[in-house]
Amino acid sequence: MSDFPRQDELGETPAGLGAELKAMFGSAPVVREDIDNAVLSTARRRLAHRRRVRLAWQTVTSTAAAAALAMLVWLGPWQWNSAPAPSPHSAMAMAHDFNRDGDLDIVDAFVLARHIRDGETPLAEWDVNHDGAVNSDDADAIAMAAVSLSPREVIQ
Ligand SMILES: [Ca+2]
Ligand SMILES: [Ca+2]
Repeated sequence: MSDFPRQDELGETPAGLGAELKAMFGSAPVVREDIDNAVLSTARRRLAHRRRVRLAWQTVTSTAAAAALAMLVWLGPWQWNSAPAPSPHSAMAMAHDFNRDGDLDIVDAFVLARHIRDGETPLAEWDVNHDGAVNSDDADAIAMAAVSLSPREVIQ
C-alpha cells in the first residue's frame, strides 16, 4: 500500500494553486516528442523483457513441477511395493534354514551335509525327509528343494 494518496482521494486542487506553482517553478518542461517516444519505447522493451522472463520462469517451474509429479507417479509403485516378494523357498526356510539367512537354498544343504559328515548330534529338524534317520538323504532333500520351483513338493 502506497503512502501517497490516490488521485481520486485528493479531490480538487485549491483555487489558485496551479497558478502559484507555475509562478514558483515555471511551466512544465517541454519534452521533445522523439525523446518522449524513446523513453516510452525503452520502457515498453524493458517491460516486455520482464514479461518474457516471468513467462519463461513460469514455464520452467511448471515443467519442473510436472516432471516431479510424473517422476513421483512413475516411481510410486516401486516405492510402495519395495518389499521383495517372498520366494517360494523362504516360507520353508524357518524349518530348514540351517545357516539362518532367512531363505532355503543350496547353502542349507551344504551346512546340513557338513553337520552330518562331522558326526554332530542330530537335531530333530535335520530329519528333513521324516524317515527317522539323519543322513545324506536329508541334505539331498534340501538340495532338491533349493533348486525346485515347487520346494513344498520336495519337502513335506
Ligand atoms: Ca538358508
Ligand atoms: Ca531323514
